Amino acid sequence: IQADALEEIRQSNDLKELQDIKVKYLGKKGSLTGVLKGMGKLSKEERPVVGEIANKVREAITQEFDQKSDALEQVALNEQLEKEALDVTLPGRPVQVGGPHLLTKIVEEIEDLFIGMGFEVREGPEVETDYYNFEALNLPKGHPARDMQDTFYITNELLLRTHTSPVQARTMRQYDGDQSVKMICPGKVYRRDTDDATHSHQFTQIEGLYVDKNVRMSDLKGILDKFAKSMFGHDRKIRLRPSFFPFTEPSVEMDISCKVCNGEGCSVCKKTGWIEILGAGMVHPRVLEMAGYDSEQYTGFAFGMGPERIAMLKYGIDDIRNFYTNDKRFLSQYHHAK
Ligand code: FA5
Repeated sequence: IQADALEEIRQSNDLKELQDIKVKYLGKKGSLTGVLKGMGKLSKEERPVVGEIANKVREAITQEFDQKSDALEQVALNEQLEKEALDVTLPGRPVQVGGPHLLTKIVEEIEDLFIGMGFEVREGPEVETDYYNFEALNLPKGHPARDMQDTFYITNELLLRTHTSPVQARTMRQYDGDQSVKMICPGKVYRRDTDDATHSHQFTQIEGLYVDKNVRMSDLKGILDKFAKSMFGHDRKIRLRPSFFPFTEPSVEMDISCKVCNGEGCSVCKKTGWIEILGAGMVHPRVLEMAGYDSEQYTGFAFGMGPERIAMLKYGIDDIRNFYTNDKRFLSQYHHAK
């Protein structure tokens, strides 16, 4: 029995099988137990002899079993440790951190600049009435200049604002015609423009309005010059070109000189070396009157700029659609931009 049992234990490679072997020899119905049970039939003299042998056999089997069992457990443990091994020296995976959108940053930068010059920041609705978007800005129904801003209408009277200029009229209205106004208003605007590298059907504008006694065109020019130099650096020039808006008189458009030009042109600036970034002018007397201001006493200037174009110019971005397609490869380049 002992020889068989030890041999089987040695051969065994599995804890469960080993347990079965133990039961086979030492269990209730095991072969060694059978020997012990049969001792009653032996003579007085034989019993101690057989008993001693049986005990030795049991000890030998138990010892072999314990040893083998420890060895198998160790093997199993090693296997498990190897499987679950953790290499703490491996470099970690970098955590992807988001950041504000470049457009958000540009708008905030422009806001800060104008706040520094005494302007307050206002907001207005994106779903606007025909009255504020057009009529209060001296664009009565049927006026040909309405075509300059192809409009998304919701109903006859409601539309998606085509510019931030309605906020001029809304803000002046709040002041009963006897207070100066100095505000900027950033926000989204919508036009039925065909999308291309420099046009989008939805884009951002920042409106500016300064109404007071004795505001002059030279004030407008001074503020815009300061804005352009702070935004783009002192080596940039501004150019005001005569233009037309029904809500300003006289009206201008402002161009910024491009930095890097070669024989083939100036990237976003094309061949001219200049790019238009805003429209502006002296608030039309009729707009002041409609908002309740006495145009004999009060004058003002207003401007409306496109932050996308400004960001394109500042960072050399050649397609406006990059701002809206949410390509992380594009956006993440500007997480650390000032
Ligand atoms: C206006 O919208 C006037 N409300 C601006 C204004 C305000 C003039 C106050 C006078 C007084 P304009 O349509 O030119 O003007 O647009 C102003 C700026 O918005 C442009 O200079 C340009 O920077 C930007 N812009 C216009 N259309 C688009 C477009 N489709 N996509 C991206 N930017 C645009």
